Order: sequence, then structure tokens, then C-alpha cells
Amino acid sequence: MKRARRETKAKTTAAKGRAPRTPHRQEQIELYYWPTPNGWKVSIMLEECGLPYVVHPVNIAQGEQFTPHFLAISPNNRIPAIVDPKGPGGRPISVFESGAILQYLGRKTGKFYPREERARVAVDEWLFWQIGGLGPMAGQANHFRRYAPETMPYAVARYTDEVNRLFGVMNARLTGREFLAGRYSIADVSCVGWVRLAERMGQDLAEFPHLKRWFETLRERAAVKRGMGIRVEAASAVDMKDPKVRAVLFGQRAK
Ligand SMILES: N[C@@H](CCC(=O)N[C@@H](CS)C(=O)NCC(=O)O)C(=O)O
Repeated sequence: MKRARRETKAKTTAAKGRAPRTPHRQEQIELYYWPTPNGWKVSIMLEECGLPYVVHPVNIAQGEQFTPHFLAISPNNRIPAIVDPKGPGGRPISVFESGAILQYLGRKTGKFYPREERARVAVDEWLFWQIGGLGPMAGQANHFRRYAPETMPYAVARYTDEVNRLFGVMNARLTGREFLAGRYSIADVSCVGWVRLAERMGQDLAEFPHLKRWFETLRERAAVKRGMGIRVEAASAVDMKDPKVRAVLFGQRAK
């Protein structure tokens, strides 16, 4: 797994006019990443929190999610995952599942995840809504619309409609509200990458004016731009029609 180019913490600090300081390797959170909506959640959150991190691209098109090293961190063979060298008690901790990572980083930093119980419940509701609803449905819509070997109208309609319904739920929630749950939070962070790819799921944001306004606000945030802007050259070269790539990503069964 090679390291990827990214906006470093040092650059961010320099931009604020302070002397740049490159954090020691041992202080950096290790981010196991591929540029997808699930990967972006964590890169955005790390950028928002100003935490130093190093990116380890996991080339999921070449099967790097199945290496023993990665499976020890992420037993579900999915990105994202992190290793925080300074976890609880000052000892390293690994975390997989994007929602668990966002909550962990929110608790660690006290940022974008309120402590007050009512506010936290609201954030959790929308975070879990994304993890259990928007993400899986959008993933399936994308799969059947773009990757299925033959056109399957029933599956395309089923998942495209479901994403449409979920976008409608978000649009209603954002009517008269700036963000999904009180202030800007990990709930918003978890959704933005999926809304960015709306067209791939057969959705037109013009149909959802409040969602569109929310998305336009979020994508202007510097940390969101940096988090979604990490360049992984190997990812741009992936050909989803390549039978070797398809054999890695599709038809996975228990090993
Ligand atoms: N529930 C997981 C989903 C993660 C996920 O689906 N990751 C995809 C990329 S977006 C992946 O790693 N796929 C590798 C594979 O299919 O083998 C999370 O939220 O972290």
C-alpha cells in the first residue's frame, strides 16, 4: 500500500501564518483509504478536526482489502479504517466501520459530535440513517445502474426510487434547518459524499432545493474540499469493465 499525496497538516498550519511543523510519524493517525463516499467521510473528519494523518491507499480493485495486515484492522474487508497511535490510555487503537470511526474521532476531539445527550441522539439518528439507509441504497443503485452485466430494470428502479425517497427525507429535514442535526456534525460529514455522486444514482438535485443548498454549503468548506480531494492515482486508472477487477469486487463469498 503506497502513501498518497494529500494536503498536510503542516500546509494547513502554514496557511494560517504559523510556522509549519511536520508531526512525527508516531503521532499521525493512519488512514486506510480509497477515494469513495465511505473513505471521504473519514478524510473529511480528520481535516475538519485538524488531526495529523497519513494516508495508506488500499487498492480495493486489486484485492488489497484481503491482505492479512488489513484484515487484522478491518475484518469486513472494507475501507475505511484507522489506527490511532494515541488511543485510549495512550495506546494504539484500530477502528473500522465509518460510523464508528466518526464517533470515535468526535469523542476524541470533542468536535462535531455534541456531548449533550439530546443533541447527541439527534446526530446519532442521522448518522445511523446514513449508515443503514442512504449508503447501502445508494451503493446498490450505483451497482445496478453502472456495473451490472445486464440491465435489470426492476433492480434499477427499486434502488433508484429508494435513493429518491431518501433524498426526499433529507430535503424535508433540511427545510428551515441549516444542517441535519443542530450544528454541523458527523451526520452531515457522513452524507456529503453520497450526495456528491447524486447523478450516478439517477438523481437530480434540482428536485431537492434544500438538500441542494445544504450540499453547496458543505462543498465550500475547506476541510470538505481537502478531504474529498486526496489524490490516489491508481484509483483514477481503475477500469470497472476489467474482468480481473470485477472478479475481486463482485461475487464475494465467505472465505
Ligand atoms: N459499512 C461500511 C461500508 C464500507 C464500504 O462499503 N467500503 C467499500 C468502498 S466504498 C469497500 O471497501 N469495498 C471493498 C470491497 O467491496 O471488497 C462502512 O461504512 O465503513
